Amino acid sequence: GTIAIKNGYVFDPLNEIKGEIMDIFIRDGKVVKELSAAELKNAKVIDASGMTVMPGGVDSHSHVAGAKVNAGRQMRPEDHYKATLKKTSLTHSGSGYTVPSVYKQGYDYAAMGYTTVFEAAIPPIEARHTHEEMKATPLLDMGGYLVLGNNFFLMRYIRDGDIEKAAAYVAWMMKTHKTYGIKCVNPAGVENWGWGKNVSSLDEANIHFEITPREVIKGLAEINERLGMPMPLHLHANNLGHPGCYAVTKDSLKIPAGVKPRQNLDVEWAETKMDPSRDRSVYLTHLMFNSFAGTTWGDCESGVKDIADYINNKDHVVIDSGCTPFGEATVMTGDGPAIHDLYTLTGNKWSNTDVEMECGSGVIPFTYLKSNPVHSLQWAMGLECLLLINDPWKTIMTTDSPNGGPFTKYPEVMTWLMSEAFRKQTFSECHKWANDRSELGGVNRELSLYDLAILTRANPAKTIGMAHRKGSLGVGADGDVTVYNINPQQLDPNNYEILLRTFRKAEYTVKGGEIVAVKGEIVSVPEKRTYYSEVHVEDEREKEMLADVKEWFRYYTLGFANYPTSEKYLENPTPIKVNGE
Ligand code: MFN
Ligand code: ZN
Ligand code: ZN
Repeated sequence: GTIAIKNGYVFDPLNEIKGEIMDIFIRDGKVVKELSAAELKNAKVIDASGMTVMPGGVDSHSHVAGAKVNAGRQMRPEDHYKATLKKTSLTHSGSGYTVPSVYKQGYDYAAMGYTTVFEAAIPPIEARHTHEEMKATPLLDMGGYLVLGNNFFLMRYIRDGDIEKAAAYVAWMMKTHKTYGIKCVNPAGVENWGWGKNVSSLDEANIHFEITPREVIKGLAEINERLGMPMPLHLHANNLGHPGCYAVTKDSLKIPAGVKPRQNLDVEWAETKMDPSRDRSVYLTHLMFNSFAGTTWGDCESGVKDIADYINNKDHVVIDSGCTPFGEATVMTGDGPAIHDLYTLTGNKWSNTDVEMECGSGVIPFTYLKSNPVHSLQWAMGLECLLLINDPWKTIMTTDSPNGGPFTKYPEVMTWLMSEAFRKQTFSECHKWANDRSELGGVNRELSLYDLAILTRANPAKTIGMAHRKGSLGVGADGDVTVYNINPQQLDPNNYEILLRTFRKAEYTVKGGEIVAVKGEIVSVPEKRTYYSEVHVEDEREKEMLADVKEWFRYYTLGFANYPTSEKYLENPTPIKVNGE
């Protein structure tokens, strides 16, 4: 589409534009410097005067597709009758509150101004199913991360010190499954869960493979940079959700400290003022769930300050928060034992899956209550993750949807970040542990619209290596834009009700130069894309590696020929060419 978005206050951090009144022009789906008079005459025009204009929202960690997400949909009929969506001539029907159906999630994201969402965890063997659900999700450009931290082939190669073959294997796996980045969930520990166990420290070797979490993290971080991957190693650290886990989290972050980021993409970069390439070697996800101090739920407290201090003094770490905005959630993760722990705590229905040779998963419904001391603390800790780390370019806002709460609660999280008054209001409604056992009550930082554009657009895009086309409004970028009905000149964070209301429904969501949503109503459903990494390694290396893989493949219940996901399962497959070493 071709469109002019006129006279808005533009917040575009990758181009260091901080609320200047500007026009944004998009021709054939891409941002351009200007439109000719003739083009302007035929273009759609949005009058954004008195409003806030940002690049389209980018969610770099959300559980939206694949076997475990679908298990969450299937096991929760009660999640579905409460939230329903009627069919229109343009849109599908749909349902689901914490785990919406594929159609509903696409519309709900777009209504809030988001245009790009990356699936957090794809088990290789489930990649085809995951792609089918991503393909069926309307409006959103997508991609997903391949779960590799407990993969039999990799655990063998890394244990034997064969990093070269391990790297060739990862490169081959990315193109075989059409996935984008390396995800590592409870390294070495999920494999032990197959035996009803976990690992309790970074140096405990697991059963049979005799490999430690530390070795897996180090190996994968090195492989990631050898291959020149778009994003850093994406880490879900060990010991998640246990009082005292913050210590393991901090030690885990030290492991890739010496690994030099080396992103090597063969793509066309949109114009940006800032360097849009990534400069981190580890992207730690849902920091909140990995930041408990104390020894039991009875004496637990926030350990976020300590980790934030570490991150404030280092430059190799970027995190997303995993905020918990209170209310219903569905916890779903590749970390099987973590789900079992929540089952023993709550007695809720749950599911657990061992994904042969590769990983595992679990799902359980969970409700975060303002009356519960621990849940109140978790609310405070999630916000601490984003407010105690000083440099916004080290943070990304998420709820680890739907683990901390559904993505439709982002407006609440954004408003808590911008408004101390709103935080005070919530402190007054929730259990006193939120204040007594965290530092949040002493924080008076209020994020600006510019900061918010970093946390929800520019930085997720830069972090995962998509800033060549997403998260910015530079010439050549995708024409994805959010217009919020907020006048920055009149913005009053004390008046937080207005912020909540405006963030819930973007005034306009523009995707590829087409208006897709107006005041939360879907008005068009243009095509979308799926990104994956096509990593080059030398043929000879791939051949040697494949000889091993074919030999070991007999332990799978499926045949080698049935393993790959072909491009036909992807909507507009868009390979990102990566120059491996
Ligand atoms: C992410 O994958 C991902 O997610 C995430 O819920 C995950 O009883 C997996 O409900 C959690 N305990 C307590 O609330 C506190 C303890 C209790 C005690 O034992 O003493 N204390 C009190 O009740 C205080 C009483 C006094 C007072 O001050 O009121 C629990 C409970 C819980 C807590 C349970 N934990 C789990 C958290 C959620 C999700 C972890 C991980 C989660 C996993 N990935 O004077 C007075 O007023 C009286 C004061 C009271 C008194 O003393 O009696 C994806 O990939
Ligand atoms: Zn996780
Ligand atoms: Zn997650």
